[in-house]
Amino acid sequence: MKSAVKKLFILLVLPALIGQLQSATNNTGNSPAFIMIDLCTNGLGDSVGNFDQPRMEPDVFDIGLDIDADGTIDRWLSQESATWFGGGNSDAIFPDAFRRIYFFQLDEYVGRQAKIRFVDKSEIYYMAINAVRVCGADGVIVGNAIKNGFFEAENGLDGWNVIESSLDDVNKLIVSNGTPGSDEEYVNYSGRLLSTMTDPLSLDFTEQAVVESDAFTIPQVTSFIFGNMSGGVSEFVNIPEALFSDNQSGVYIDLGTMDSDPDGAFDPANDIALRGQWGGAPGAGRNDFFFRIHQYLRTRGQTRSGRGF
Ligand SMILES: [Ca+2]
Ligand SMILES: [Ca+2]
Ligand SMILES: [Ca+2]
Ligand SMILES: [Ca+2]
Repeated sequence: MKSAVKKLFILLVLPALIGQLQSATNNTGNSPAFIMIDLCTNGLGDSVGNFDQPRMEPDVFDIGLDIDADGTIDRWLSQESATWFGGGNSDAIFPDAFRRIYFFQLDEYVGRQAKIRFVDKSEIYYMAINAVRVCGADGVIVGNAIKNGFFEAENGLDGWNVIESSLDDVNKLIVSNGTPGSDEEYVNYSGRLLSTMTDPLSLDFTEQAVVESDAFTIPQVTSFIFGNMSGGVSEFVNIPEALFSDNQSGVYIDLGTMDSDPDGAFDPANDIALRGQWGGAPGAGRNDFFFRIHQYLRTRGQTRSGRGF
């Protein structure tokens, strides 16, 4: 076994074994749990390095987590101490402007019900969300606990409830992606997003909406892989040519089965791909170490061999 393969074998298999033993990994005794949000907004925070003037504000312009789904928000994204709000604003929605934002450290709520709430009561900010991934689920190998958490459902707001809104038609909140290379190219790996700027080319930030998910149960993580990456790390699962991608490179975990080794080829039904992130230009990686390049690959927690590319 080559050392690199052995290393990944350990990464994949050892956490799986630990998971099966239900070993305590946090002070709470629960396994880790977290939520990843792919967000594009002009209300994240002030310029790079400025920590003093966060633009997000609870119940005005923010993202909330209602533990126990009882109507009371228990965690606001703007108050998450482990997430940096010092930069990443964009007035325009385009693939490279998305940032991956986290609710970390939700282990104390594992097994409890929750709802996630997007609040835009602002006339000067908008937010566009391409995906909400509970525990980093890819929705293919590992199911997402939030119904329609990627906003890709045919029937638009399925799984989401508009609590209040300034819009005449709340269905406008779901925006379809356009042709790669055009002004309507908003995301690089999916077809739809939720946006409180319902015409993304308008630069009209006055629209307002409060949107909440159906209740879901916060699952425990049985295993995951964490890494820092740069470059076009998601290209082969991008929409063809999205973000100038040649679709020729990517990162995935090549999983074996219980009775066969990894086969050296990407199989969308069996292997785990890194989705949804453009890591930035390779040369910029060291100077660009913020939202975009730390990644979770959620694995199934089963005892299998694996290798990565
Ligand atoms: Ca609550
Ligand atoms: Ca707004
Ligand atoms: Ca989406
Ligand atoms: Ca494979």
